Amino acid sequence: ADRTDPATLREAIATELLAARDRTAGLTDCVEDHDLTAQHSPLMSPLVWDLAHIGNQEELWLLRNVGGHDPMHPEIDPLYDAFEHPRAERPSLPLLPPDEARRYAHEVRGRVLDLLEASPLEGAPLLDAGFAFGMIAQHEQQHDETMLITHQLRQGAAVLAAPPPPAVPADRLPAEVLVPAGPFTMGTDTEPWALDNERPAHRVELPAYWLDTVPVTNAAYLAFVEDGGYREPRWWTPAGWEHRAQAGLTAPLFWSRDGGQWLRRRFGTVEPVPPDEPVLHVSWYEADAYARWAGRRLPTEAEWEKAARFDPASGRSRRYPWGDEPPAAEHANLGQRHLQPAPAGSYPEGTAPCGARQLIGDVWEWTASDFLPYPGFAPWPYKEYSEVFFGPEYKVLRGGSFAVAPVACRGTFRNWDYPVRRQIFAGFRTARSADAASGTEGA
Ligand code: AVJ
Ligand code: FE
Repeated sequence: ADRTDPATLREAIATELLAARDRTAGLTDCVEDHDLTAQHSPLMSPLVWDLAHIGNQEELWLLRNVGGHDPMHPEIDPLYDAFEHPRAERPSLPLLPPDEARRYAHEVRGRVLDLLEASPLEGAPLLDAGFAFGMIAQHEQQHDETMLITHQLRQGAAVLAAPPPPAVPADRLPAEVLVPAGPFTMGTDTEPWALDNERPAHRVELPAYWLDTVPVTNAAYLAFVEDGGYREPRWWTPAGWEHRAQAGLTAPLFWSRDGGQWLRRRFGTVEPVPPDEPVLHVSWYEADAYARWAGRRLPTEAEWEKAARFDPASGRSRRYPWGDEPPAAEHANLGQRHLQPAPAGSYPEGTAPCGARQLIGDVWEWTASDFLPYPGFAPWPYKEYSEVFFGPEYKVLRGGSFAVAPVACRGTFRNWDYPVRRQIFAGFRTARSADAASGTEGA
């Protein structure tokens, strides 16, 4: 589709906005009102907060900032400003009740669709290529992932259902792939809906490294658990060990042991831990300790992006591992089509030029890197999207999970969180430098 044609772009935007709202409805219409207003974890907002916050951000950016409309209900703005009230406090705020939150988001959307029809989609930075509309579609999908995390933390019977991912092909894959030394282009100047932290494009020179072909599986992670990895300080950083001890960590979040069997809870269902699935719900500290135990390390963010985007044949960086076409069902496990990661080795059509699989979709991948601005970073369109989070307290995650929508996922997309966080849909893969000191096997 030619997105330089305004009618085509308008239709693409309307489709993305509708997809986000369908997903929001699916996550909020399946539970009773008390489940929408309850706090299922102090880490999360009540679902009804996310619902009205989605509408409030859409009103702010599209109706007020793009359309020049007056605020619809200025008195509610502070309730839905994420910086005014920490998540743990939100249940005690005078939030809009579920029906009013739904009605508000619906009214905003009606006016937004009128605005979209009338908008030239060019001539102002917020409008160019429909940026503000794309940002809002991504924002709603990001909160849908947040709401799915709340569902995972919620106690009680399952309310969500989805088919399992397709069966894994029987390919015999090497354990790791080599990415030769050399420069590549990291970040973007051309991705129309990229957020500020993905910009600008810049050259990064990397030495050669080996990267796991697939994310670390439950079976591999279990070997670390059973080898006493959680009792052995030498695998952990000092901060990681201190956190492990204080939080009493012994296995990934949602895992439990029943006699000799490891079980996991997933959206209200308890089932045996599937050995071939990428490990999920581990903190950065656990990922980092596993890597050290395995004689490896987490990849840097630049290593992750080069593996996911660099095409040695053309010398350029792709939008996705498989090329520049947007994600289709055969490329990656995205969009909450499934409620779990696909087994390691799935999605051969999504393979990167270096041979790595599942870089996009399935699980967010922790990287070794702190969340920092690229050289030449400029906050856009607001400082609170990225700039206020830059620094060593946050680690970068890449690639997106099964819960990430295609509109909010690409080879340049950067996510970040505290290294203690485990409720997010995060796993990891490991790397090692390919210098002489690390051995040359496979070369
Ligand atoms: C990019 C996922 C860290 O959820 O805090 C949502 C996205 N920003 N509303 C978050 C976001 C504002 C953000 N993350
Ligand atoms: Fe938000």
